[in-house]
Amino acid sequence: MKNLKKQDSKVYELITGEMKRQQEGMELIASENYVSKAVLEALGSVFTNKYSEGYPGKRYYGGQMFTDPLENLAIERAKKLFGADHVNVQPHSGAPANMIAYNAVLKPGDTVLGMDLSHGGHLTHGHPLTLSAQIYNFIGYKSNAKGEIDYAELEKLAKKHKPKLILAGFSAYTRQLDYKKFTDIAKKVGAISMFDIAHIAGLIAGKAIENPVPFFDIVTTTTHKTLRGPRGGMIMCKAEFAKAIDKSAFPGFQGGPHMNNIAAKAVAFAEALKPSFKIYAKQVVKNAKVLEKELTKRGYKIMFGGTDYHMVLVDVMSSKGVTGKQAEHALDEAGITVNKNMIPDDPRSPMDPSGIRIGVQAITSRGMKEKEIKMIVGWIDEIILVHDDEKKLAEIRKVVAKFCKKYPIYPAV
Ligand code: DSN
Repeated sequence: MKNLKKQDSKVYELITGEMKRQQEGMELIASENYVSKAVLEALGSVFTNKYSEGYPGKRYYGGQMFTDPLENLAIERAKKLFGADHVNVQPHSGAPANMIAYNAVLKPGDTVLGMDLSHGGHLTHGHPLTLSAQIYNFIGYKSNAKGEIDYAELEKLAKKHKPKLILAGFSAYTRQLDYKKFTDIAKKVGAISMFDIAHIAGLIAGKAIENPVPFFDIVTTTTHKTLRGPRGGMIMCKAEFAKAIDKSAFPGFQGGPHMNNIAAKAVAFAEALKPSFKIYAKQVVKNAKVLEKELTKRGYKIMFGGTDYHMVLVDVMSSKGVTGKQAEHALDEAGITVNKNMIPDDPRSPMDPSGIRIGVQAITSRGMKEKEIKMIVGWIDEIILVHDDEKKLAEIRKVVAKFCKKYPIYPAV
């Protein structure tokens, strides 16, 4: 970054500060990861200078001799990775990808079934504060006491409300979805089925869990979580929805695609096609299982009865009498980053809920395995125990930073 350093020391210092924070801290936020240096280079490339409204072969501006093959390459790699009929790599991120998908198949006022946020759904799946909830009529479904999606209740709701779209997808729900059961319910009531796989896309690409793409009409995702690509979105769909999805992305919702981002997506998809990514994805799931078991041993209540994915949702309030906000703050003070999170039907508020969400996909990218997870759970437990003892938290912070140094993010930077 020699040019940046010379020209803009303020921004340079903020970037190097963030680099140090990432290097010395333990990143356990379930939606973050570390991209490769090749992905970073593609993101910082001259493709950021180019406008390319439209699609390969059908652009509004000239000079597309490199953008067209680039976008086609990203699409081909994504198709190979997920076995999709059609792929649109232009969505800027997950929330726009979902909006584009809704806009492609729904009219204002249409009914959608989506999972309740406190049961592990997502804001963009119908939370009243979102734009989509003002346009469409969202009805929430929930998990049952066993922590599984209540398929019987889902079917009842589907028959009662006759939705145009039934939406699966989670930001904190951790159990394997029964794709067939879910999409059969949609078929029974003549609804379109959609799955937002943002959190688990990398686990699917790495074949650690079954691929839902053949089952669903539309599948949306981000590219930056378990998939370990640049921040961005993507939509996959059956051929019959291809035209509507593309038209909805552009000109319906977005302007020019971010071609530097699409370049970085293409690089990440090629990485995910390598055998080493399968090893990574399987290790993520193994690590999450160890996390679940070790926390359970120490008396923590894990929501949904455990995890099949990369994260756990922990009820710290009923387990240890500490709120999600207190736990998040104490862990942060000790150099461990998680986020406070609602638990199903949380009696507390979203800003100070009962739970925390912990994900292992980023630390697995750094090479941490079962042994390291056990040590990390030891620190988490200790931190929650001494949560208001600042001196003790500062001591643990030093230990965590020293430990993290052994697992460099970008060894040669
Ligand atoms: N912010 C992402 C998450 O943490 O789940 C998705 O919205």
